[in-house]
Amino acid sequence: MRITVLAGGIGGARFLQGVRAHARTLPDGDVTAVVNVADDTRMHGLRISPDLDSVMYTLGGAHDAERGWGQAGETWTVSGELKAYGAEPTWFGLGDKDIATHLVRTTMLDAGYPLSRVTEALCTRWNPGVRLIPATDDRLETHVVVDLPGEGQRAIHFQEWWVRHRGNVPTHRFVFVGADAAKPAPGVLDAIAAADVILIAPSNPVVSIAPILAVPGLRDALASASAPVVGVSGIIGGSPVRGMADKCLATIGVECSAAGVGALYGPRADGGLLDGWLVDTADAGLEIPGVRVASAPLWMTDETATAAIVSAALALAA
Ligand code: FO1
Repeated sequence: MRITVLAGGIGGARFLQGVRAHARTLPDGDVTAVVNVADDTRMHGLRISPDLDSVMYTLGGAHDAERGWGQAGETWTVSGELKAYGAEPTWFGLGDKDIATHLVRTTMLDAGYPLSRVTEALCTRWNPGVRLIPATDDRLETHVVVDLPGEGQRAIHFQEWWVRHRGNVPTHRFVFVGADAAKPAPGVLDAIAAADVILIAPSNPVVSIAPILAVPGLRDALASASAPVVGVSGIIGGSPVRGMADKCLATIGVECSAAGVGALYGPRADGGLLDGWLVDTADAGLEIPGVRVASAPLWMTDETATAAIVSAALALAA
């Protein structure tokens, strides 16, 4: 069974652990993750791909489960030295091990390799057990239009919004810079066309899933895919499992609920994404016209729990 997953970072990584575990119980399980790259940034001269790295480290068994990003057992020597020099940005934590990943990525990108090839190369070390493909090899960055004290309205990179400000600034909108010129990375359209099931991970719908869908051709590919598309809600009982989906949804005027996000994604029959929408038991009974809704416990407490979520999503797909 070929399973293609649209995923962001931390929530997507945990979900993919469950997809991989479930796929291992199948005779022909094969998983491809199409991962968001709009969080990507360049800092201190290094090209950083947070969502790809969260997925790669998590599936590679190297991640720091508490933080959700970066590697376990990190040291922060270089970061401390950068701070001592006053080298901005000092608000973005770069672990020493993590810096090695960014150095390899930056070297390969500068040598002309596309991000998809860089990701393949990095994954030969980490062996995630699923194929990781960036949504696009082209530049695609989420910028956030905010009001900053004394500066009025301006756009800042998503990482500054997320890490420096923690979203606690008046926020007007998210802009996916480069979206109109971006092309699906090699293998993305095939992974969608050839899938037996397509899953939308319980990632942030606004800044993880939407930027993937903003790549021209991706929405159409999903709409015309022969496989059923099932989403898993990252919102349980009106609050996000983790992260700041509530702030993001408020910015785009969507209710922070499984119903709100399900309606945002919309029924495939009406040009939306979903055939099925899996919600937590706390939200059981919600209905979305044109979408088959099922409920299951959605707390990804460990890999077994997550694998059970995945089998519930696949049952809904069937
Ligand atoms: N998140 C933070 O909250 N603080 C950080 O200092 C930070 C550094 C960082 C470095 C590399 C990386 O790959 C991710 C990092 N993140 C940090 C997480 C990142 O901002 C988020 O994981 C995503 O971009 C949002 O999903």
